[in-house]
Amino acid sequence: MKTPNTWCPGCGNFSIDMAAKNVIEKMDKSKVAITAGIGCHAKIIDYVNVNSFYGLHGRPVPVAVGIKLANPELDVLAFSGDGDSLNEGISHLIHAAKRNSDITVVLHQNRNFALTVKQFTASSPKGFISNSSPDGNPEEPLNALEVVHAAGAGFIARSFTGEMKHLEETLEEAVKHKGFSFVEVLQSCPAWQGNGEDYHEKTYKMRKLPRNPLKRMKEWNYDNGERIPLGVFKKEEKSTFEEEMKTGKKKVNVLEILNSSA
Ligand SMILES: Cc1ncc(C[n+]2csc(CCOP(=O)(O)OP(=O)(O)O)c2C)c(N)n1
Repeated sequence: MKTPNTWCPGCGNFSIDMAAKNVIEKMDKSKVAITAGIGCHAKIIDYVNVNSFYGLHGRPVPVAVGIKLANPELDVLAFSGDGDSLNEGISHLIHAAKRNSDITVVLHQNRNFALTVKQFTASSPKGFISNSSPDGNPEEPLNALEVVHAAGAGFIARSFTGEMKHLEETLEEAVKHKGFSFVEVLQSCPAWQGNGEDYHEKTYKMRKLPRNPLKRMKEWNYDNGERIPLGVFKKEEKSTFEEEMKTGKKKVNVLEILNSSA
């Protein structure tokens, strides 16, 4: 069935949709599964023709973890809003990174709860005027990369919807990475933030893996800083959750676990 696209003109989600489709096109589609939370970003489920699962708001990641655990043959991508995985479902993000589930999380970083018409999220700038902060966001923004780094994520990258080639290449590298991979995608929200972001001017591409990833992650602290690094900050392989769960004689039967806890 063809679903009409309801994203606003100029929304960065179009770029993420296109980049994801281009990457998935090169894969065995029968072995790809995608999940999403609830939000503008989540409509990607309606537009990409592969196995998919709409989670609840804040839960694209645990659904992806479950799918991968049940069928490790699948390549699983979780599309998430910043409200989804930095507010409502941040614990899921942290634990998926910690257990090194072999999934790819794509964070649509528009720095507000967009679908519910503009409330501030954990990554909104301080002072951001929104429907839940009419006098300005009183909180400091959370650095998403630092969060997943602290949780032990093996692959951490950032791209931007205004850099299609970079976005596609970064997504592809993330999907190919064995273990948990996290790609933050900076996107403007034309409805609620205007076209105010100057990502075109401020972003620059790192030429190689930084020697001190954490320092580079902090180069831009989601404030008014002048330079925003794009690219891969960290790439480190280690055994995955799915591999660990299958070690020894015991092979996990997910249905058995679900039935016994029902
Ligand atoms: C459990 C739950 N909490 C809250 C909501 C309301 N809700 C639906 S979409 C949304 C905003 C989503 O924001 P984000 O995850 O940043 O995605 P965006 O719309 O910006 O792409 C909220 C708060 C919900 N549907 N379910």
